[in-house]
Amino acid sequence: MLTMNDVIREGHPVLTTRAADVEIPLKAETKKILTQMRAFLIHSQNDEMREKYELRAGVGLAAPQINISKRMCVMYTTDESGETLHDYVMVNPKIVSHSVKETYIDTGEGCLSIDREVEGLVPRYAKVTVQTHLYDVLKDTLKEATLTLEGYVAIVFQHELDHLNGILFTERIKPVSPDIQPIQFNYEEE
Ligand code: LHY
Ligand code: NI
Repeated sequence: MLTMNDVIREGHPVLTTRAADVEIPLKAETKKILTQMRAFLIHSQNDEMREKYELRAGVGLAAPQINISKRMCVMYTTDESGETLHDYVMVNPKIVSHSVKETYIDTGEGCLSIDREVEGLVPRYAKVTVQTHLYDVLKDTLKEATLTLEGYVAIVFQHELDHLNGILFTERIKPVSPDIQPIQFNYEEE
């Protein structure tokens, strides 16, 4: 299984390199990596697993972060309402259109490849339309899909896509205009 030891950190050249397209059909090795990446996120969100293996909780992971410079990433997160799970294993994703409207997380972003708290806001498109191949790790199928992602889920996607392009969120920090609205998290705190 993947642990934080497999995650490369800020300063590693792969994090600032544009990743290469993934060959389709997927090779067995690629499928295995994608399955492990998705499992990493699920493990990281499980209290027992997170403590046992000293994981950092994550909602997204891009292949370059495990030193694989290929255009693939995974997301495993609910939206800001806490209602809908977005469970995506993406291969060669790209944004085909986006809103003019922007949004941001009012506490800023973090990154599994950055071991420090970074202050500052990261404005991102509020809505993106994404074309991608989606790998279903349970059925072992690969399908083309067009996804419309909004709000928090759109932010996480853009953060992961940036990794495929060799960009870290720290480069995207900038003053945010007061007419841009942050994400409103609507789920109940325990
Ligand atoms: N993972 C971050 C995580 O905490 C992604 C993220 C995105 C955090 C946006 C906060 C805001 O799961 C990664 O660093 N993946 O690249
Ligand atoms: Ni990151």
